[in-house]
Amino acid sequence: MKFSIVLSTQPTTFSALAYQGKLIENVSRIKTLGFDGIELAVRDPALIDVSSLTSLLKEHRLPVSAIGTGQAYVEERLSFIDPSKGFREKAIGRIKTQARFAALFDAIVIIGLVRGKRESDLDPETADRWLVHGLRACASENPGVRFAIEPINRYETNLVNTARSGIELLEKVDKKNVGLLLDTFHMNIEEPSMTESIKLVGDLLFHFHVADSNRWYPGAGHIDFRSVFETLEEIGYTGYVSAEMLPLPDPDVAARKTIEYLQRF
Ligand code: LER
Ligand code: MN
Repeated sequence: MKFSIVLSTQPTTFSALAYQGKLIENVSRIKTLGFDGIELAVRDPALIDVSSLTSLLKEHRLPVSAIGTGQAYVEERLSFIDPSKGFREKAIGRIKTQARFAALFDAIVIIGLVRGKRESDLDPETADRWLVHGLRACASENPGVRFAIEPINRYETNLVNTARSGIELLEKVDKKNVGLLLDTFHMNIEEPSMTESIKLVGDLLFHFHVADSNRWYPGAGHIDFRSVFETLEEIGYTGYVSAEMLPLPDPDVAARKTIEYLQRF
């Protein structure tokens, strides 16, 4: 099993991140703690000094597991289902830029909150059509990059909350380079059984997020991680298990507790 942890390349209002900014210091910490890779949360690759970041990661021999893209929605309200065509196109353009950035590291592009939330005046069929269109456009232009749609709990979005709805969306998108990301925090809220949902997704599981039931580090809540890891093993999952949790009681303790706990499995 390979473990990574999320680092936001810039400060953000999204709270479930152990590390934000201070790249030199934080990349070195993540390496020292024993993570195998790093997941980068990036608002816009255009805001990053890509060559310095690449050298820094190379120097620490840290591969990039995935690129989180949700800040485009959290900070800029860009989404695939915005009522304005211009905003939808801007969201698609941003994810295409993220895909070119991800290709530099052979990393997966996460489609989380950038899919958007459906407002009551938008009918479900139109939202679905726009979402499928956005995903197909990004996936077709970057066939060598893998995209992972993340089912997210109902308190954050009303579009794709469960593994089953994620699979239904994949069937409509119908692209080999689009799969799913499951996150234990969201699964604990939405899935009747985490292990059954992991089995249902099977080979379509491209990436995996861990946080405990309270979104603290794994081991701080009541999720049965042993059965989660046994099931990942059972389906032959070879991707990263990536820690995306609150920086509590502080970022270093959260990260250290995470790696110590995960390495038991
Ligand atoms: C992002 O990976 C995530 O899990 C969502 O909660 C973003 O809000
Ligand atoms: Mn997540």
